[in-house]
Amino acid sequence: MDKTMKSNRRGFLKGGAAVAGLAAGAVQSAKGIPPEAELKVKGTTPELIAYGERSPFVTSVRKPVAERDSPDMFGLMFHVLTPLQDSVGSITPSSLHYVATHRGSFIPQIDPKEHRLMIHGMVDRPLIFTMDDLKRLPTVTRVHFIECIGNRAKPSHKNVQETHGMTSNSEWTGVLLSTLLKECGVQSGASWIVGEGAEEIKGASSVPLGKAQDDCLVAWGMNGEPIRPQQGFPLRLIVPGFEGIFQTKYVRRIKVVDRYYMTYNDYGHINPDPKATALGNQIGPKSVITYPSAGQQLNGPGFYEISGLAWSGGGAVRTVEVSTDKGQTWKKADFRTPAFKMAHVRFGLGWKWDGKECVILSRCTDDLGTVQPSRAEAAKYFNKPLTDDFRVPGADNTIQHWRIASDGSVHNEFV
Ligand SMILES: Nc1nc2c(c(=O)[nH]1)N[C@H]1C(S)=C(S)[C@@H](COP(=O)(O)O)O[C@H]1N2
Ligand SMILES: [Mo]
Repeated sequence: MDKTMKSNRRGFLKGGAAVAGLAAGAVQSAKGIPPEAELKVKGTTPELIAYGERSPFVTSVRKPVAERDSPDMFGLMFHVLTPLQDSVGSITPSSLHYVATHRGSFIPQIDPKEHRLMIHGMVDRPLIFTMDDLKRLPTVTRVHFIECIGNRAKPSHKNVQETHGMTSNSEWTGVLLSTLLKECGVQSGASWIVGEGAEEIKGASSVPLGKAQDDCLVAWGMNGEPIRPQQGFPLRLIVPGFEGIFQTKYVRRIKVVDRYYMTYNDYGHINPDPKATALGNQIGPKSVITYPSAGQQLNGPGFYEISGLAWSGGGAVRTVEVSTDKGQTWKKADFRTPAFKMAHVRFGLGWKWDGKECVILSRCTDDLGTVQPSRAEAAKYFNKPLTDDFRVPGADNTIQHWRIASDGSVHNEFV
């Protein structure tokens, strides 16, 4: 913002009492609008008529996890993070959805006409569905998040993309897995299903039959279009609220079985530790402030809306609270989007920053009444000392702190 604009306070927001403090130099006056001649729009080409693109001024991009190159030197691991710091609303644009592809050197290119889904094992009628067969069945459309177990903040992380970018939220369209299982007739004694992907590492995972018959989707649609190749085109499993690895992409086979199958993709979901629920399947209530967040900059004291995302594998998010004093006091935030089950919800809280250093954080409570824990609470639960090295076993849903320095810069405050 240039200085002349800053000193001119006769903007359209003058006297905007609803956001007291906003007019106090924080917002550029209407004089800042460039003359029409400068508003040149890129020519409308046949390509842009056929398929749109975002403004060249919008540059938000995904990036690989900070700790390693992605894909790695063997072309095997592929972990790419969503730029949550730029997110608005609750839906992640498909082109910015995080990507986690395990031990697979490429994204399979699958011709949907050739693709088949086989359901077999402990069923009365093993069936093979084409994409057309699936699309003739009753469909459902639901908003759900996906989160990778690797989504955990570290002291070295510089922004919310690095601390939390391995979760994204989309509108998924498909058929309920329960519908398909009814077609096949599940036999008594069955207790698990194993979903298998079409690429060479298969991305197989075991899911409890109860979950499979509840709210799982076999999805082909994502945010109003076919699922993108990086997300599993043409077909993937959505296992709402479960850890990312269960959401088998390129799904081509579902076997109904009577035990947990150890698969190549598995890394210890069965655990003798009695506290193993924390290692397993369902993501706990989690939230993070995306604005202001580390790497961003506040332009002086005054009004801001603290904004962020909250989600839980245990149902819908019931409440989000925000603290601007390092957790001493909390205020209830408002929801800016509908709070669907196992979906990101956008929260917001109006706040007047006094220009002093402070630490802001959020915590949420889900439908089950479970409250997002601090790292200290998690360490106590697992009987471990709270050091920077303390790693929450399983999914890490602990509270994230951001420190705002008096110069308005925002930092990762690892507590
Ligand atoms: N077929 C297949 N499915 C897969 C994987 C994979 O490598 N292959 N990765 C899993 C992991 S670890 C995660 S976190 C999610 C990521 O989904 P996304 O890439 O659409 O974000 O997909 C899961 N499903
Ligand atoms: Mo993952």
